[in-house]
Amino acid sequence: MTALVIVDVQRDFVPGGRLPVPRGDEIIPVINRIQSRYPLVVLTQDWHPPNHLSFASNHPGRKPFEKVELDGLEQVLWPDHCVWNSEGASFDPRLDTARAAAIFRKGMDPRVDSYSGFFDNGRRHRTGLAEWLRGMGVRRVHVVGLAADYCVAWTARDAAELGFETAVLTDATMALSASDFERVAAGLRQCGVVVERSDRVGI
Ligand code: VGL
Ligand code: ZN
Repeated sequence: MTALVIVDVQRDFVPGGRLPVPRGDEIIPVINRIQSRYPLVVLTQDWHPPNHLSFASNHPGRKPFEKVELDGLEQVLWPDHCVWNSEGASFDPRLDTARAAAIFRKGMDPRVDSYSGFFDNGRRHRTGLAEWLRGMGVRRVHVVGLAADYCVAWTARDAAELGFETAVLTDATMALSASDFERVAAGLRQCGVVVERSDRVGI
């Protein structure tokens, strides 16, 4: 069985939000249209406490998009975004969430970021998504959502490493940086991830 994993389609990641992906809203109708092909749909939700150390605002003297080291890991500092229970953390109202069987939240530990829907960036803690998918009989995952060069890519790479047959659907994801995504996509393909338009990938 194939699951559609919809990553972080939240108000803060679309134009008008606090960490907007350029044209990020354009993928929403595509995601809504393809959902019905999948027997299982699951959502991830970026969900940070206000004191999260991925926020530049929690590093005096630092600005968004600078890089720092956090607990031995390289960390991009972001504008405050997806603060838990805030409006910006909610799913974009244009996303059809009625078919979602589960929501996996990530990024709650203030000390470590969590791009992937499976693990935190230090790979110390699991979200439970892998075990849940396996329990549902899933062997293949198709990953869509925001942002292609961060949470979508990290989720897809982990899915492949965890043994799922994995594809990223390029017409249903959008990158913070389109040029970075070219490089990221090459890395994903090396991990065995199919990176293709949704009409070229069977479910
Ligand atoms: C994301 C940066 C910080 C994402 C989440 O969903 O791609 N990017 N937090
Ligand atoms: Zn985040």
